[in-house]
Amino acid sequence: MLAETIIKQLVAIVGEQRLLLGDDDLKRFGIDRTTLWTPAPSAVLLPGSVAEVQAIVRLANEHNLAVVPSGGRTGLSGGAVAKDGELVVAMDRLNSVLEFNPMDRTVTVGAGMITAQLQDFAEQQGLFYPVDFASTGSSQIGGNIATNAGGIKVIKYGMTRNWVAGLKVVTGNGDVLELNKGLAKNNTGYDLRHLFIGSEGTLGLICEATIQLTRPPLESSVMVLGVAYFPAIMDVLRCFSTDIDLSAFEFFSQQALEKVTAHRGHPKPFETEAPFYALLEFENSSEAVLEQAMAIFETCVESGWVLDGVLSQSLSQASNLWKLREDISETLWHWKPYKNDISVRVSRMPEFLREVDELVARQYPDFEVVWYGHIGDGNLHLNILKPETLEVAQFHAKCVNVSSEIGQLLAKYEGSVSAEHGVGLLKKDYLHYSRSAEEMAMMRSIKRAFDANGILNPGKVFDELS
Ligand code: 2HG
Ligand code: ZN
Repeated sequence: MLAETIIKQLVAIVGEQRLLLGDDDLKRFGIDRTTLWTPAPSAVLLPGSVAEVQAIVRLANEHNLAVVPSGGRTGLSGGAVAKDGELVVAMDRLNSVLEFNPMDRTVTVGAGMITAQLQDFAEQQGLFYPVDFASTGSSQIGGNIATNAGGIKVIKYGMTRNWVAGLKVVTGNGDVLELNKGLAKNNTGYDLRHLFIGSEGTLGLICEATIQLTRPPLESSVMVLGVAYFPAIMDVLRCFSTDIDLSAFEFFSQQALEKVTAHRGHPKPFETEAPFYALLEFENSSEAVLEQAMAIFETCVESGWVLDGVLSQSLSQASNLWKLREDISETLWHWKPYKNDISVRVSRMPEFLREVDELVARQYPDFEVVWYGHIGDGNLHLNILKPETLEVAQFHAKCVNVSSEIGQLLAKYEGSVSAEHGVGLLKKDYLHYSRSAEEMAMMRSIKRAFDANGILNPGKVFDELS
């Protein structure tokens, strides 16, 4: 419960309509896509300017109030969860285009702009914003930056980080910083912009971003291939990526396909059943590219890696094939899955796949395990489905044990315990498998420099300022 005097001061900053205290609002704004925590913020604030954000942070410092920055809350690691009476500062109103520069091909937007709106804006200008994933309809650009969102085109375009040319942030100390100012070249010491990208709201609140846009791709073709056995996916990737500039290389298991077709009513790509499927996308720049893709497909069949396949013949067929992959995550919510989002270098994937597959089969003999992900980036989403008969807490306890084993395996392969979803609350106990004690100490020092009182998103990524 917030003291009356504090409520009055917050109202003086944002106005009465922009301070939400009702139960429904607290529940809605206090949680992301995770289901393990109960939202319990003390208030939700909807600032309308950078100055208002700054005033909130200064007040929070004065009264030692914790602040949780909030975007579209589509995160999967609890980074936007407010469960301990925090102030949620939601960026929804900072959502406009502030400046478009056609010469630089950059656009400066408020952090609350929805990702799909940014993609649409780019398209209207004859340009392209290439970071893409299933939740673009509700995720916000500020949240994408705070979590360095990845998605389905990373193999060609990289993560969100690659597209941030400038940031305006309010640090935890209440200072406004303008970082990099849209420059393509700027070697003037530490690039603080990159510290904020992926910092999950622990260093500052991202208020505005200057985003680099690019030329739109040519029309693309999509192939879905039925793969005969798990490691063969990597052979297929090697063959295609040697000769073709892929814009996506995704995979999913037969279980994932079964669930997504049954629950969404999507047709299967072909009759032949395969244990795994690969989805490839490439620009359809000439007849020669298509012929080459078909020739590689034949080679993959002859080598026994691929059982069947389909190549899209129209844009609508391509988009239907994409749905088989993109709708998996949403479909699986039905089973309250425990999510792993892990990565290793692509070159180590064949070896790693064998070991992780063996570990999962040994540790989860009674659980349904659904494999999918951005395997072309070395990134697996391993979803363990909760058996109906098991309580959430018991299920989670079992998964936590296995995650430690997966963490050890990742440490052996020098991989990551969170490839693209961030650490938040869900992965912080596993961070040490990917980051050394020295790195963790440096991260704490950096946190202290930007947020001396530790008011910003406390308990996310790592615990306490020791
Ligand atoms: C995806 O690739 C998303 O579909 C979600 O990153 C993954 O829900 C998941 O585990
Ligand atoms: Zn993903």
